[in-house]
Amino acid sequence: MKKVITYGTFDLLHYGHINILQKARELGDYLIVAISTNDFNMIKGKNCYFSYSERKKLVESIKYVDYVIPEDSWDQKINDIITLNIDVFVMGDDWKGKFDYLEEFCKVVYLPRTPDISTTKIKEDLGLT
Ligand code: C2G
Repeated sequence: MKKVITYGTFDLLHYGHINILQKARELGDYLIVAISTNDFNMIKGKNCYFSYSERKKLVESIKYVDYVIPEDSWDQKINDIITLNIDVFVMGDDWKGKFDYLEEFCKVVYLPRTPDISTTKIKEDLGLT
């Protein structure tokens, strides 16, 4: 079984998130998503609308997603890849190059972001920022 992992906040879930999860799942047979915890989002400087448990519920409901784990540190990826026996690490290409160090442990793939949609844009368009 070819296992894929990706990481993110996934707040205000939108079709850009769905697109990358669909494409990530197509790279293997099993997709694990590491969702940033509320505390880690504070470290990332992200102010989330939905809590970790609410974002977990939403992401777990996506048919492309097989398993969800918490992301609570920038440094957990190598351990995750080893302990979960990951074959492919996927991120959107806004992160291109940032995780190349993981190539020692698994295939690293950066996928094109979906244009014109983001959690920030949603908040702006709704006049929430
Ligand atoms: N994404 C995308 N297209 C968009 C918006 C987001 O492909 N229009 C992708 C991002 O590139 C990322 C994933 O969706 O791969 C999740 O995005 P965020 O929830 O914004 O996560 P981020 O803040 O990038 O956190 O350790 C890695 C971090 O946890 C990533």
